[in-house]
Amino acid sequence: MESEPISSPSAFQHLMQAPEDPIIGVTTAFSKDPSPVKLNVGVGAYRCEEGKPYVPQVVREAELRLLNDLSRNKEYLPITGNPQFTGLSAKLIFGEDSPALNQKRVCTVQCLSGTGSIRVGAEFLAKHYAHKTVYIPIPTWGNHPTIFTVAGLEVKSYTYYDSNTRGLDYEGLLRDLNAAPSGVVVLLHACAHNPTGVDPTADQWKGIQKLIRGKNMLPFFDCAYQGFASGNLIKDAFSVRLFAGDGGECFVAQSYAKNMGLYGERVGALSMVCGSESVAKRVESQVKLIIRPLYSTPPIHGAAVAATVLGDRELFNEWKADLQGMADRIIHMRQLLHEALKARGTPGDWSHIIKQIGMFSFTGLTKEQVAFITDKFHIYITFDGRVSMAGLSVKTVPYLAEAIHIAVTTVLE
Ligand code: PGU
Repeated sequence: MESEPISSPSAFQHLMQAPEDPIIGVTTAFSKDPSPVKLNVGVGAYRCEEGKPYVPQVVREAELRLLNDLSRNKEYLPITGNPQFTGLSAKLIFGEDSPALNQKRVCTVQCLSGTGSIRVGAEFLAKHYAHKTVYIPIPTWGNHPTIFTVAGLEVKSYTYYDSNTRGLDYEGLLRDLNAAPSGVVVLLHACAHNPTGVDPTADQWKGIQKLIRGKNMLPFFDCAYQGFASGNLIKDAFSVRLFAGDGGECFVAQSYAKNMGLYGERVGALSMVCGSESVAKRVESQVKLIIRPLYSTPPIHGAAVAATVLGDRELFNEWKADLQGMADRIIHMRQLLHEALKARGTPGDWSHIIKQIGMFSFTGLTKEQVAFITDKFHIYITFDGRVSMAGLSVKTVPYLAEAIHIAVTTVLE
């Protein structure tokens, strides 16, 4: 006979049901939808033309090499991670001939993808930096304010996007950062700004650099899309190299989730460009004290894969070609969606879809229109109207265009 479960009072009775994450929750809802026509363009994850998750061939090759190398073991990595991986990551973002690297002013540590790298950097700043405020762009990736807040920094914002022009509000950005106190931390998206797909031009970056350096602020770059914006790793590192090359200090969080397709492997790096070699050494000793009680040491596998690709000329070249292919496919999807909306005569100017850069299109759809599209068409989009162009294919573009057309023509803004 089965015994009745005993219901005892819980110490957690007072807990409220927490809301789903606005991005990850979209994938959860998508997974539960039984519709055969469902489409997930919520999360920023690259899909191949067949709409399937994509593992680059170089990653498979690197994994085979690692598997066949019987000299490898499963011992703990150092607290700062795989030294081959951190060295190669620093070169990838700062460049082979980077003065900061040559002067040994950079401390790079392996962290848990982009999120973990930003978090470790934020914890470090909350503990050791004189200013406890970070300025983030409006809008920005939804996790940014939370990461900095839980690390103990005060989060303030600066103007970034102009919803009328669907471009950069450069004047607003300069105005807000000018009005901010000297010395504060400023979060910048290195390239392919999420969610807007709007990046400053080279000249605008120089203007931002002048302002930030003039006010002795600390730039903190989030680089989650190197190679995804233009298809070219060097071009996409322009902003970071500009700041790292001027002699000043900056932080850079790198993620290999998108550009190497290593999402769930959690591969990333935090680089702290310091004023001198001796400061960089002390910074490294202190960042170890942050990491050790958080997760002790980082995982082995993903970083070994990335290091294998970055450290082998043949694999590296294959990866570059692959990146160009992914970026080109996204650009093609932009063109197709734009053409499909124009062909339907969908009201509004949709040229921003082809002008925006990177993985996302910030469509301008309202949250009511998004809810309508999800409800009627089973197409999953984040509520801010951001569409992951990397989730589309030649086959699915017309379906999305149709859904947008009907939403825009029938749902009031
Ligand atoms: N920074 C930016 C600007 C991002 O867009 C993302 C991922 C990250 C950092 C963190 O990525 P890691 O996986 O930790 O390296 N944003 C995606 C993925 C889903 C999510 O929100 O984590 C997105 O869809 O916005």
